[in-house]
Amino acid sequence: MNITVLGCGAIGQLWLAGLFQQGHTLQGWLRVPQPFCTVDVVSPLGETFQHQLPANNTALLAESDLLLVTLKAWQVSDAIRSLLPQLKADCAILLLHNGLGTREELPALTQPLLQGITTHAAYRGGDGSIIHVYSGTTRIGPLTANAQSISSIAEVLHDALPDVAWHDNIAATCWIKLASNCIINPLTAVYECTNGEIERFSSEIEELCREVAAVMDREGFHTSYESLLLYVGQIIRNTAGNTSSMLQDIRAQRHTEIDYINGYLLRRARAHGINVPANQRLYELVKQKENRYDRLGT
Ligand code: KPL
Repeated sequence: MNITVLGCGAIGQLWLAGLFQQGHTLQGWLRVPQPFCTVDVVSPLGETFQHQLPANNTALLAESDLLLVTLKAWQVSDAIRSLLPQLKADCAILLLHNGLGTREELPALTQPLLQGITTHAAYRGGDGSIIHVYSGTTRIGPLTANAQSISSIAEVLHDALPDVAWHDNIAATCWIKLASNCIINPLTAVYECTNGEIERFSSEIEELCREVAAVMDREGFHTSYESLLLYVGQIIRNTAGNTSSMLQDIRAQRHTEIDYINGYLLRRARAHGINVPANQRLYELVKQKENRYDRLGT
């Protein structure tokens, strides 16, 4: 397949390495155009993949069958808008980011649109290489009707970076992941701790779960407070030693994905007339942290 990976950060490089090893015609796409992107990944077993791959080649972009978008949620819509005029009408676009709300920001597309969520974990080491610490699962599914027939793409992706599973109802899967992100990400960012250390804020976690369950129910995704609480508790324990992506962003003084995580939940709660004070409080605390370094101009 001809594939362009938009965003060459940690998750983007995992895909570039895996897809290259499957023999796909591949390039990276960087915000600041470069002729090549360096892919330098250390697998969970300690194996190294180092390669220079083509980047920002407009001819390769125009031939792409798949645009794999691994940017942060807040970067997605502007980046896709700028590339749309150059894409084939049937180039599948797969969004892989935390949170929800990017679809609403995109114009009407002729291209099949897919969404995915992943539990792979990777970070940039001190020497710049990408350390793939946890080999997880990527769930993908259709956001538009014309993407329903391309489920075979899951097999192509599975061969490159297992496990990949196709979900017809990806929206429900994304909402469940959103629930864990609404709780783990802002709590770890506000209290500056690992995922496991938030277990001591159990009453706050319970309150957040109740609010998320109420909004999910009104959105038509049937779940219960008890099952969300169990699910979130499991993720907290499975990723106990991890630094959440939001805390990594705060520490590096980067823009966080809060507007697409608790911010998205607040927008949907408002639309249904539901009060979500615990989510509102965490949203504001993370915004305050972001504003502090934005004001300093960093
Ligand atoms: O997805 C995550 C993130 O860090 O963004 C969680 C689930 C919190 C795992 O670290």
